[in-house]
Amino acid sequence: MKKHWWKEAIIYQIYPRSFQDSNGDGIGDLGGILQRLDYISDLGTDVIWLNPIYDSPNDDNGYDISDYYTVHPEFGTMAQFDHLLEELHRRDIRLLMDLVVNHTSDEHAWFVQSKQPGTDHPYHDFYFWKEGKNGGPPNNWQSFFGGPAWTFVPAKNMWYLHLFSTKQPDLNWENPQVREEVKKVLRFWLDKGIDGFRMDVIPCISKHLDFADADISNFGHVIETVYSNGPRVHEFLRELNRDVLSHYDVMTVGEGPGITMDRANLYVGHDRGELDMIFHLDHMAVDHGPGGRFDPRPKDLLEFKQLWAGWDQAIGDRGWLSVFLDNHDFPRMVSRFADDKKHRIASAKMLSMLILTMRGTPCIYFGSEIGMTNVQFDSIADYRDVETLNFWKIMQAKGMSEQDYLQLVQSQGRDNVRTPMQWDSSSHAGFTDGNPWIRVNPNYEQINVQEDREASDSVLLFYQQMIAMRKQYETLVYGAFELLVGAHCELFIYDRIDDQHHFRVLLNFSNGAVDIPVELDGFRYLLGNLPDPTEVLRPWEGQLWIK
Ligand code: TEU
Ligand code: CA
Repeated sequence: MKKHWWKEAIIYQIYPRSFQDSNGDGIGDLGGILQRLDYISDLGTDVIWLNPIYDSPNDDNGYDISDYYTVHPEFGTMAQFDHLLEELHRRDIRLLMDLVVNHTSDEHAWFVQSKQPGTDHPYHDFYFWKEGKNGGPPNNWQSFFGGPAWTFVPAKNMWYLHLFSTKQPDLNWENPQVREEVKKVLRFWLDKGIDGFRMDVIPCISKHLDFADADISNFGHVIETVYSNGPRVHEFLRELNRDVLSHYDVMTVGEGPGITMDRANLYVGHDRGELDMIFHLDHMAVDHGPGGRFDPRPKDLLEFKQLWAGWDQAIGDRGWLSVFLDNHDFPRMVSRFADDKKHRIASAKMLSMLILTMRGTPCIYFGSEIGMTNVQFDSIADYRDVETLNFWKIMQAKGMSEQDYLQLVQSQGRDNVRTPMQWDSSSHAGFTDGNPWIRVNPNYEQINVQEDREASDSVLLFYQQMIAMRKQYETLVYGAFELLVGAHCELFIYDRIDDQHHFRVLLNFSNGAVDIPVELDGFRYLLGNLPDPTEVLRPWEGQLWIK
């Protein structure tokens, strides 16, 4: 197992729009992040993943980039970016930018040129343009955000491909010019001194050029077999690495929709020269039915545990993962995987024990370190996410009531994790003294950083302890993972072992007290989320033992 700084790091993900506003316009910005650097540093952060801050019409909150070489004015200036990077490096904190190059905004200059009539101009082949079929789109592909993955441009009499919103046309990576432009973007930001990239939907950059119809009955299967893992994806990634990334001491983490266990090391194998690690998304779909997040199914802990064990085995010593339980695309972990009511504090701590004792680089999403929860807005008008609003149009057309759809959004929607950071109990939770772009979760008066700083048993304090503990023991980074009592329906128990230490992690994923079904002889109790451990695991109790 090769050792690297990026394997031993703790990543903290900041959704800049929602973190801290510094100029009263209700939108989080770089100035706000600068104000909170000591908080970020005190947590034990080694790396920040910053969601996109480039020029964008914000159709998908910055994942629709109209200029890769700028900072969106609402986030601040390039000078502020340079200052932020300098301040982060002064604190030994590295910065990952979000690289979104599967698609651009439809307001990017390349697309404005590309959509001009005719096909014989230089930007036509920057995107995918096809003739329609039987008066409709070229094939039956559906967007991640609902509806057809093609939009017709009358002036050109052709359809363009967009796996996401109509304002996110997919770039044509078959075109060497596109690849050269992407390399220029990488070099621009790397030469400014950033420390790497999180690569958005990177398995989708190589398309199946026959554009054949897909079996769209199961969207997860379409992602795996049609949108991701295309014929040239590894060639393109190796080209980026050979021509740019390998010339810098940086880290890369790919967002991996559709990457399966058997394919993973083709992307992250140490000998592959492609990516350092990926966020796989398999455990993010444990409650998704065939229709995706708004077609939910009951969660199953056995499936959840088998995924964690299966992925650890698939990666083995040959590759690496970043491990997480929530990010800006999925509901708050304490609401989704545990209990955000009576046992919220114990649950939030217990879930942190999972990601901070698992093999892989932990990624903590802002606000989860204080146990922030999903939000329950009671009107569609309070929601902002393009995916949520697009699906509302589709569900409404199918006759679904606003109340029924709101229930789906309140448990599965992405705005659950995009409400502003809850700093204190002052108005708008100290996030802004203006009018926030999205409402603050009303529970901010009880759940906020200030509260956690003053409480002796807070989630925040526990995260700091757990992060410090992980840094103290390399066994928790590099040690082998071994699942125990895999068939147990309430407990997730596993070992982490190397020639230095043997850890045993006991996590109760249930609301009930459960007998401990494993031996603890010879182990010493190291840490837990509840005081005075006994032979019974209390609801949502986590215990960490060592020998
Ligand atoms: O997400 C794409 C993705 O595969 C998952 O996050 C999920 O499938 C998606 O949220 C739809 O349910 C990336 C970014 O993380 C996301 O924020 C962007 O909206 C998307 O790509 C397009 O850039
Ligand atoms: Ca602002």
